[in-house]
Amino acid sequence: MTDLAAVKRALTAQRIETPSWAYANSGTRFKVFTQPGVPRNPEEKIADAATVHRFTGVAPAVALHIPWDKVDDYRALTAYARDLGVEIGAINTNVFQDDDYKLGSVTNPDAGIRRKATDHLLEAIDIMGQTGSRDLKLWFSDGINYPGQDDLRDRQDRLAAALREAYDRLTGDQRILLEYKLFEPAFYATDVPDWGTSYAHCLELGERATVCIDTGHHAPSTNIEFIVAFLLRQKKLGAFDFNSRFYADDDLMVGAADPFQLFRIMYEIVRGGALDPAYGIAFMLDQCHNIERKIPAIIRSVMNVQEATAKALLVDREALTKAQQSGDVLEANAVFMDAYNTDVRPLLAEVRTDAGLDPDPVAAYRRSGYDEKIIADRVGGTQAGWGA
Ligand code: LRH
Ligand code: MN
Ligand code: MN
Repeated sequence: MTDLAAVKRALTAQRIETPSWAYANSGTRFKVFTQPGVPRNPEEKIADAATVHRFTGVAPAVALHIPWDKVDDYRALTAYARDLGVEIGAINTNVFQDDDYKLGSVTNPDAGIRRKATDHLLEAIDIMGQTGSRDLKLWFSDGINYPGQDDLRDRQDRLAAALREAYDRLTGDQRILLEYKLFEPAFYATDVPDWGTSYAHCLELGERATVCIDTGHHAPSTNIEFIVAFLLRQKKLGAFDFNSRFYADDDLMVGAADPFQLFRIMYEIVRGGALDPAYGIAFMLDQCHNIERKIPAIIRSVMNVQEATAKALLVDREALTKAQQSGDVLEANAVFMDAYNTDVRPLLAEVRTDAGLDPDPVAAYRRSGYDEKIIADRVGGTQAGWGA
């Protein structure tokens, strides 16, 4: 039997971090469709993130991407965010948008370019000191397009050296989240292509380094929940970049393409006792809203994570264990599917009402007038993020 009060408490305590870049204009490599009312600077992205938090109640942190969110005074930006009711979350590094990085950043054969990339990582750690951020999120676009282009092993050595330098700079509760991605922009070999590579580097670095799983960064049919279970068992899972994919790194709304996969992932989180923010996993979104309005899409995404979590919490663990241990394949599967097939929307509406929120955050946002206001106020908005 499931303890409904405990389920509600867990849902109330859940935290989801939103990405500053999802509020900005974005697109594909073919076209960026600009939208009216998009933020013109980091402050306006933070204001949009605070709006998402106002309507959902579970998104109190916003991740920054440097230099997309570069400002002169990060302490002032942090104070501005706090005034709006949100915190600065993970600091994301960007060593993928400079001409110098054509052949790689921290794995580049040129020592001068490696120095420049590593210095950027150190700069991001300095920024974390000013924003009070715990997490440094590293993703390297590094890789090669052609067999023989560079030495695969040397590139691993260069990567390890840069990671070590950054790791040794961490203080207090700061930590490194190392993200992996199978391909793109490199097509033949990526330097951190999978969770195993990330895990091995994190293990070598020490306990402040953990793996970030971006749900869009795998080969089709990869069993992501297995990766979650494995890394939790090793205490090496640090974060998620949630999004959905149909084909490649699509960055669509999480839970849109495959809500069942999201449920299976969240079940492993619940099973591993890792949902509570005190456990230390950062549940982040990493999405781009190219053709839809951004703020309601992010609210929808937060709700999709909540729905998958609620279903995961509703799995009758006792009945499941009993069926598993007696080898009752069909009953075990039925218990699992019963939870997935539960309509949890009324439960989540209740959780929101209990928290003093509107039970329907998207409708409440639409009624609020915020969308009309940003469209009127933010005239002449420039693009932030991709193709800026
Ligand atoms: C790479 C990635 C990584 C970047 C973000 C913008 O595909 O997922 O997390 O920082 O996109
Ligand atoms: Mn990502
Ligand atoms: Mn990605």
